[in-house]
Amino acid sequence: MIRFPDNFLWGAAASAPQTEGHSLLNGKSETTWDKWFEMNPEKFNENQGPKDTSNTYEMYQEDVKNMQKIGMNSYRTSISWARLLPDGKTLNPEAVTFYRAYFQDMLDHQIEPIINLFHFDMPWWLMEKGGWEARESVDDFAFYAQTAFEQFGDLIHNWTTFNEPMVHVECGYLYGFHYPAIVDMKKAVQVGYHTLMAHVMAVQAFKKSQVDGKIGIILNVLPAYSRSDSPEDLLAKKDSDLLNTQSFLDPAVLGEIPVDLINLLKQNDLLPTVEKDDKQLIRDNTVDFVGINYYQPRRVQAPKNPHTPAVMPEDLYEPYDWPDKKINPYRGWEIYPQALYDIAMMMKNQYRNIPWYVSENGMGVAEESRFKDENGMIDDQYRIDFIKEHLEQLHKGIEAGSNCFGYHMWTFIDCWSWLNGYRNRYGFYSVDLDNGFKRTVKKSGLWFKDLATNNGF
Ligand code: BGP
Repeated sequence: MIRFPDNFLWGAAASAPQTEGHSLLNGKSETTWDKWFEMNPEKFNENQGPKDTSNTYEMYQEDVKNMQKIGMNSYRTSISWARLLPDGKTLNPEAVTFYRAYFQDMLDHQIEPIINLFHFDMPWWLMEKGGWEARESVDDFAFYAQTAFEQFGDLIHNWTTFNEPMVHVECGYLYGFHYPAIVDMKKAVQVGYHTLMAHVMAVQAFKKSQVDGKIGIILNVLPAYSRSDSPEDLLAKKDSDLLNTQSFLDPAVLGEIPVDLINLLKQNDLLPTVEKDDKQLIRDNTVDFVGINYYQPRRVQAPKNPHTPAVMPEDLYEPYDWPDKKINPYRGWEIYPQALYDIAMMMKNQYRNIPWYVSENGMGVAEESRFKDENGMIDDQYRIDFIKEHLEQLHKGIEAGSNCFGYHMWTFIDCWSWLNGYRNRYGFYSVDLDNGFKRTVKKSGLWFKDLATNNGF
């Protein structure tokens, strides 16, 4: 039997835009997702837009009960910026009432909420000013963060600023999966930098707020593994880790942007515009904990015909197709649990063994209803196996001294996923879109209850 440390967090993660629904109701203003769907619905799987996502706005009480039923002791979701402050300045009282009731309900059911401030949902009023490209986004975000701490700081003791900031950078400014879907690496770096400063200013606002609690950031880590040990392949690995992982992890935890990253950006004419106090602000506002979303590794090799200076990340590292890989065919992502041990060791050895937790891990599967058993329950044994394999590696890392305090799955109930709509399902509970968003527990949910109750398996 594998046992985890006392008070280990067992739970799941989600986000406001993917679960709340009521996207254009109750005083919420539009985000880039609402607008993009209005402009280009054909981009979204089966024309499934952000408007009616899973309806937690109305069903949160049932959801919280369902969390408790499967043994969850914690849950991470986000606040919608465009709901709380529809024009960026004016507080929406309906949003305050909704979030306070939702958070209180979690507390009443012994579910510790971890509340995140930004999960890819840029308010449209800010996008019209340039979104994260504009420096004023930093102050706008700090004001939003301060407002959230004031309104909910008595209920919420664990806060995070951003979910996967690298994703809105690369999906919005390099690969076309998020609005504004442009390809411009220089802008991508500037957007990343302003996001970092927005994070830093939110941490500062938290420290000034005297909320009794802790603040962190949630980062997606795809540890890079190089095709070979040749100097060229190793350089590709190094550049990938600098750009994708250390760009946020180093300043957030160690208070410094790595010198090698600054040099890499300089060599490629990609340095962002900065302000003179930024360096000190970064140094003074490090986090208390880190959440790491882990789904897949990144296999890299030296690029064959790189453009110099780099105009795309692929000019610095190219994907390498590892012949021995195991793939989740629905999402196309490699399954490599060993990386979780490597991440645990990286946190211990390179990041001052800061408290951290697995804030997302999961397996999206299409058309899951074909796995229904005779009682109508989805028999997702593949997901249970996936969790076990990952937990074994995580446990090994904890035994080796890594300071990991929890494991959250993506996700609690099947939810809407950006351009992919409801194609791939991840939940412990299925959601029936044709039947009033009815929730039904899957086999993995029942298994998770045993896991959480026994604090191991
Ligand atoms: C993470 C995001 C989530 C979620 C998840 C699953 O990167 O934080 O919002 O969507 O990935 O990925 P997807 O929904 O793209 O299959």
